[in-house]
Amino acid sequence: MIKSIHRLYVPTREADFHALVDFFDALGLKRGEAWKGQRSQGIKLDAPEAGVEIGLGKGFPRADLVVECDSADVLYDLAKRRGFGVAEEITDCEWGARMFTLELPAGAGRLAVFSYNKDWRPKPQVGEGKLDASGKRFGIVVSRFNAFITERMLAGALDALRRAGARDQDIQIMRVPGAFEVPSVGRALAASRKVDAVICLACIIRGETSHYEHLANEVTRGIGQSAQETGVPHAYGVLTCDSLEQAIDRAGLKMGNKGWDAALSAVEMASLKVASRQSPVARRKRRT
Ligand code: INI
Repeated sequence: MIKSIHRLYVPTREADFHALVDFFDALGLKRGEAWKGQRSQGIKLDAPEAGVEIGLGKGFPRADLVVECDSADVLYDLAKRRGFGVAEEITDCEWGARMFTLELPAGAGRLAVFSYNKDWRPKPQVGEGKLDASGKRFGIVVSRFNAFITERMLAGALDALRRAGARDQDIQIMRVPGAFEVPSVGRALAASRKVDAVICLACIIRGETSHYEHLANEVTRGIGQSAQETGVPHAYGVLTCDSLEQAIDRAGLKMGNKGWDAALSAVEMASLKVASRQSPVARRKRRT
């Protein structure tokens, strides 16, 4: 397997060696492996991509080496400032690029430098939700256990939803006895298709037994499973704390309000769902 391709220059004079290194260094090639022995010295100057191009027809640069860069105009200015020999002035090419040609030092030939006017490479498609809750419906499931904490989280969640543009008549609040009941009621809300996202709020505080672990695991699993199986986003606003103090800090004091955070995640996920439904990829899939 071929690992790389390098254009080799071996000038006879040391001054030309340094002139060539300086030239490619100035153009922005990355200094790589370098060595100095008794018989020879050398340095590699690397570009992110290298290869051989074989062309047929017209419009190709007359050069021994071709460099593609982000902006030919920027490199052209640099070449002028550095006093490099310009063989061909910078021009627009009919193939949608800007290009100029330089004389390499030490009579090593010519270098063409170009940049495309538009990047033609395929770009990744990015799907992202918006923090806009207008027109969206939300279900909030809140546990009464540790109500001192969960009511503060509920207030934070409502504040976040309203600020993001949700209307009160589009918010359905369901109170349940404890964290254990949150996933099943969240699932019922999601299955009703009357909400675009579900916000799950509860607070589990560690006690003396392993009860805490069992409860926290089951609630987390249940919420995740409901989200995956119904396809309706569920925001996880469940505090799992070692002490009441930790919980208070996360319900409006030092560590913010996890009810607020969960509500904003729900808003984002509710609109992400819509965005993905309308994405070109989704449209193409539906047609086939
Ligand atoms: N429910 C909570 O929401 N948080 C807790 O910390 C908690 N503890 O520690 O017991 C708790 N228990 C109640 C549980 O969620 C159920 O409501 C109950 O077991 C009835 O099903």
